[in-house]
Amino acid sequence: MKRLWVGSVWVSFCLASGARAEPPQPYGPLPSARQLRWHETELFSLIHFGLNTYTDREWGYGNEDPALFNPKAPDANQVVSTLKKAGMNGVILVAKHHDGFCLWPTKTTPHNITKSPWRGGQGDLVREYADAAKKHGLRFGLYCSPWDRNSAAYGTPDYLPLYQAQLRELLANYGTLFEVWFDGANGGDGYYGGARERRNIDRFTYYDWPATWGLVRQLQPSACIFGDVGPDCRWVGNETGYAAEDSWATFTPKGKTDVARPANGDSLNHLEAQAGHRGGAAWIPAECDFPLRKGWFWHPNEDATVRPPAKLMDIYFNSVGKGGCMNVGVAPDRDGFVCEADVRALEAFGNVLRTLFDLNYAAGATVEASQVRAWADKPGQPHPYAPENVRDADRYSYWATDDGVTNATLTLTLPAVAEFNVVRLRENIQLGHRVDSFAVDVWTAGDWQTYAAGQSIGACRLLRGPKVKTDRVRLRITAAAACPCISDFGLFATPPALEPHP
Ligand code: FUL
Repeated sequence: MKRLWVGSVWVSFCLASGARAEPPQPYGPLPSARQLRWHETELFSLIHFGLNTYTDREWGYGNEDPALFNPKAPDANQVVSTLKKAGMNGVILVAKHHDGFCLWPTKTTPHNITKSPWRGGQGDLVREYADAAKKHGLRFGLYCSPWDRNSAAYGTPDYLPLYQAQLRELLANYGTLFEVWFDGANGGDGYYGGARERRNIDRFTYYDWPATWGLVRQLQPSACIFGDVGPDCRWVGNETGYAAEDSWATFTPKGKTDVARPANGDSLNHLEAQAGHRGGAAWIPAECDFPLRKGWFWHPNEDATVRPPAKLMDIYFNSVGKGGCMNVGVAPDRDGFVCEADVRALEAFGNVLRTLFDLNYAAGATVEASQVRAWADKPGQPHPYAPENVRDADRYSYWATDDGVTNATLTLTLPAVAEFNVVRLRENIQLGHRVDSFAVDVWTAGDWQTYAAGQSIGACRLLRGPKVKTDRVRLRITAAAACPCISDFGLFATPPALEPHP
């Protein structure tokens, strides 16, 4: 038996002298490097701005006149700097929506921005957003609708080469992308070069997804591909921004066709996407998208529908706080600006978010674990699995137990009594989803009381409850498929702006 001083506690372990225990083995499907970066991005925005902005529609038919697109002074910097103030780390621009109008000077179709009077036909809105994202330090992504209600070729074999050429232009010319969005809405009635008819496609085969996704892999290897079924991040299955109470990054997409990995738009089980699957076949975390207003595009009469900061926080707790990403749809108005009501809501949300996570009451705590993974190292070297690792901001430094120890506790003793109501937990997801259930207890009135409990942790689990005052908090891992590897145990208090008013 050896005893080791780990930060503020003594830990006992058995280890033959000179032996060195192995690091924990990863468990189950694991995130790729691009998915790890996506998880770290957490909060971003999807911008819808195009002909629909001027026609007051959500889905243009495809026959709209490009001359309608004539914003007085569109300012991508105003939009992107507003997003930054809202705490966002990325921005995805809809470069082409279902109406087929391309916001960049594409060679693939005349239905594009060069036919609009804006900037004398010399404009490139994709370039302006890419530059603004770079300037303000946000990651950049693009959405190019597979469905094209303008193209005469849509529905015939001639469309796919055209669509892939559009993707190639976008993937090759606008810098590094963090995400490429493939919308699941595909096929139906449209203008189609004047045919004005209904064109249905086989969603499984029509877009040759392996080849189309392959373009992204080839030209933007660090970009995550978003789609109903992934392959890198999945649609959460609703447009309200909510994942399930317990949401798993692991998921087994089920298609209408009997194939192991169905194609975009072919998912049968998008309702299951809210929770994912414990033990699912692949790491495909949930992206929780929703529009800030009623519609994805700006409409003159929807100012009153802007979601207030408290609602945005609620969505944050149910998206980022369930191990997914939050994607807020922002719609510039006819001048190309985020209008006043939206700016107010987004900035207030950003302020609340910053205030909330500014003070971590666990930062100065002593941390004691019921068990710490054995590690015989040279004196003076930090223990790689020390309980204290849960206090730092590093998502990948962690506390671990020995293999086979799947019930364990981690107790924080705070320097003073603190009042908080938000608990943040993270696993080191480089090693997979390991924990199956946990509880958080607070020491009150001379006893431990259960404050919150759940099953999934993953990249981030936020638990919000009533405000509680205590100087001792305990995490109990009650079941795990492999030894727990916990990277974060934080305590925070929501600012007064979020408290219910009498
Ligand atoms: C949906 C589209 O049909 C909407 O118009 C919007 O673009 C949204 C983000 O995705 O599937």
